[in-house]
Amino acid sequence: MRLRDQANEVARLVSGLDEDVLARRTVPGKWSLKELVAHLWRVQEVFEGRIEAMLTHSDPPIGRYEPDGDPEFEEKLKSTACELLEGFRTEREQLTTLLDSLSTGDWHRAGAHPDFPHYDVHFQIEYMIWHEAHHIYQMLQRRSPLGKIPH
Ligand code: NI
Repeated sequence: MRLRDQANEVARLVSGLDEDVLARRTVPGKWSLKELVAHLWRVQEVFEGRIEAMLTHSDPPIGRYEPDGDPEFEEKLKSTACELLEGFRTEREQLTTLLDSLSTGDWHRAGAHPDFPHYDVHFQIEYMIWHEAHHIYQMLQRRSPLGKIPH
């Protein structure tokens, strides 16, 4: 499944680097590799919460996620990059296990999102995949000055 593959890519792109290097901003004013992992984990939590809401309620209201000034994101940055990756991967496994168990009807359970009129579990997961792919591309770019990327 793509979400499992992408988590492996995130792990590959941070592997072999020390904490101080992972926390370094290789592009001034842009997130470091560590901050990108923290963002992906935080977004995964938010999206997972929405999926839980849609699976357990009928058409629940879904709030927008605003990363700027999110205190939960700031809290995550107190952990090491290694701990962030570990937490991200553990919860990714829980999420993909949940997704493997869903019925066709579950995938089409809806939520009321202010920006997306046809919002359901399927849409949320597809959105998550492409949002994450965008940040993995940023990780590749920001990893490139730090040395050869492991296979
Ligand atoms: Ni983002």
